[in-house]
Amino acid sequence: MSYIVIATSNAHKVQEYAKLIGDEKVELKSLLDYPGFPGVEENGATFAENAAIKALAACKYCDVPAFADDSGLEIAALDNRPGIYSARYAATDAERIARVLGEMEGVTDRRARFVCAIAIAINGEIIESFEGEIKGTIGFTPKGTNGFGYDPIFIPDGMTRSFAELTDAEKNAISHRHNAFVKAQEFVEDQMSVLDEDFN
Ligand code: ITT
Repeated sequence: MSYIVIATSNAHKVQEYAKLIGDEKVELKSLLDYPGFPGVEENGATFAENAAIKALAACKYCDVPAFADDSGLEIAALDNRPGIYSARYAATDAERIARVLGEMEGVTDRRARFVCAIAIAINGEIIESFEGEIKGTIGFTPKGTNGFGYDPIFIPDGMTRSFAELTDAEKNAISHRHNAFVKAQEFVEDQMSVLDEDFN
């Protein structure tokens, strides 16, 4: 079976993509399978730029098609922080959440969105990138233990439970990652059907 590398060392992202992709068509590997990967500086100004940086680096290092996910939480009242700095906002998930809740103390506008950019690299070149989002609000206290990152304080619009109170399947059906992935999947399927037509 052919495989594709996801340019991440975040085991939670790997697990979410494994479920989104399913195991029928292509095997998924990640940078956790390439312990020698030297890492790459995420110095882009946008989610899409950082996804491209990571996808290219992994594609070149692993010498196979790769895709990357750069994602984060944008909070309206905080001028869209933490944004592309979501992973770097503090040292641990608990401290990142505590920092956000501290900055949101007394703030009534709780609107936020999760954003996910996916970039696909083949033969050392970025071929396309896609973005997905989910809108919601920031809770007042962390709730739930599923998921990762800021999930305990993010309540998707139309729901009363936080992302961390949803099952994996419930989160995966509506998340920013799902929404970006569906666009990427449509693109890949279109490309494959063009290749099939050319071949036949
Ligand atoms: P890689 O760069 O190795 O992929 P990372 O965790 O550093 O791993 P990012 O730079 O894309 O990834 O940062 C994403 C951060 O945004 C992540 O660490 C979480 O803090 C937050 N985040 C992204 N998606 C999330 C989700 O579905 N649920 C909760 N938090 C999320």
